[in-house]
Order: sequence, then C-alpha cells, then structure tokens
Amino acid sequence: MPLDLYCVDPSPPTRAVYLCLKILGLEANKKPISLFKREHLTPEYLKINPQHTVPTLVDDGFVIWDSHAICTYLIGKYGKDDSLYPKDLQKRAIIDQRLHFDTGMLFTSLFQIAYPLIFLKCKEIPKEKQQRARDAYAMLEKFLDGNDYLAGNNYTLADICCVSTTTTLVEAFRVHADDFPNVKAWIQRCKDNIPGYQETIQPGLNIYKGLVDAELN
Ligand SMILES: N[C@@H](CCC(=O)N[C@@H](CS)C(=O)NCC(=O)O)C(=O)O
Repeated sequence: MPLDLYCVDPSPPTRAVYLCLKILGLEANKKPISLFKREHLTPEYLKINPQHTVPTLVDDGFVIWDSHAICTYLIGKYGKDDSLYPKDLQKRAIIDQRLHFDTGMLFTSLFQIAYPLIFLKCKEIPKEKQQRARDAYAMLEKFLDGNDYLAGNNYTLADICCVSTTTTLVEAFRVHADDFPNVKAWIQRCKDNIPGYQETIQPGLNIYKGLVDAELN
C-alpha cells in the first residue's frame, strides 16, 4: 500500500492529513513541496494536481487532492470503524457542513490574512478581513455551544480539519481568547484528547508561527 503525500509542514490542510493518517495508523512517504520556491507550479506537479494545491495524496497511482477529500477517502478505505466520519447520513451531513465551513470560512479568512503578510510583506490587515476572521471565530463559538467537539461530544474529522486551520488562524490573527471561550476550550480539548495531535499539528504550527512572527515583530 504505497501512499505518497505531497506536503508542506506549516500548511494547515497538510497537517490535518498528517493527523488523520496518524489516527488511522497509516504511514505515507512525505514528498515536501516548497511554495516559496514555487515547486507547486512546476510542470511535474501540475501534471499530478492541475489545481497546484498542497496536500495531494497518491495511493498506488490514484491521485486525490484537497485535505477533506483526502481524509474522507483514507477513512473510507483504511479506517477500522467509522467514528471519524460516520456512515449515518445525518451525522455525516453535520461533519460535511463543518468541512465546507473550514474551506469556505476558516481557511479563506486565514488565506486572506496570511498570504499578504507572508508572501507580499503587507503588515496591515484590512478591517473587513479582520471582521471576517472574527465572524469565523464567532460561528465556531456557536457550533460549540453545548458540545465538546464540532459535531457532538466525540472528536471527528470536523475537529481534525478545523482545529488545524483555527490554530493557524489564531497565530496569523490574534484575538483575545476570552472573547471566544468555547473556541479556546475546544482547542485545548483537541490538544489533550486527539491522539497524535502534538506530533502532527504542533511542529508545522511552530514553523508557521515563526513565519508570522518574522513579519509582525
Ligand atoms: N481546500 C484545500 C486548500 C489547499 C491549499 O490552498 N493549500 C495551500 C497551502 S496551505 C496551497 O497549496 N497554496 C498554493 C496554491 O494554491 O497555489 C485543502 O483543504 O487541501
């Protein structure tokens, strides 16, 4: 079962896949890509993934990209049970909603703040982008009302993906944690209770923090 993963350690979607692999007890051959060196735009990489995003998984010749699609594929093919992504349609629908929220709201907010900061050296975050990030935290806060995790009281793929993006957004756009107590407690819960969190999410987050700190300090 040769799994190849094109990856960037500081990238939140990459680290969500690292965590999913870890929970599933899988190993992938890591193929690091440098966005700074524009290796995602080489003809070789574009042949694999014309959308030129990272992560991309190649499973014995089968290619799939987008962290959410990669994780649901891995769980479906290699998961020993369906706890991360239940087969029950309504439970699954809630998780899917959170995954789309990750793409459409959390990651978009992060990208709009971090890309200009890290790649274009723009230190000012426009007010509307700050507001969008606050709106994203506020929505997470609501999803977590009465729940320990994003889709109920057990961690699922929704938490794996969203916590990777949220903790990165927190580095790029620092809000007062007391304004979002549910989010703060959820992040801590994920750190404490999702096995493999520290080895998979934290090292790349530290690199990301270094990139952001270099621009902000
Ligand atoms: N929705 C995608 C987002 C992937 C994405 O945009 N990754 C960034 C790195 S964090 C990237 O590859 N950027 C380069 C590009 O889009 O050209 C996922 O979850 O995999």
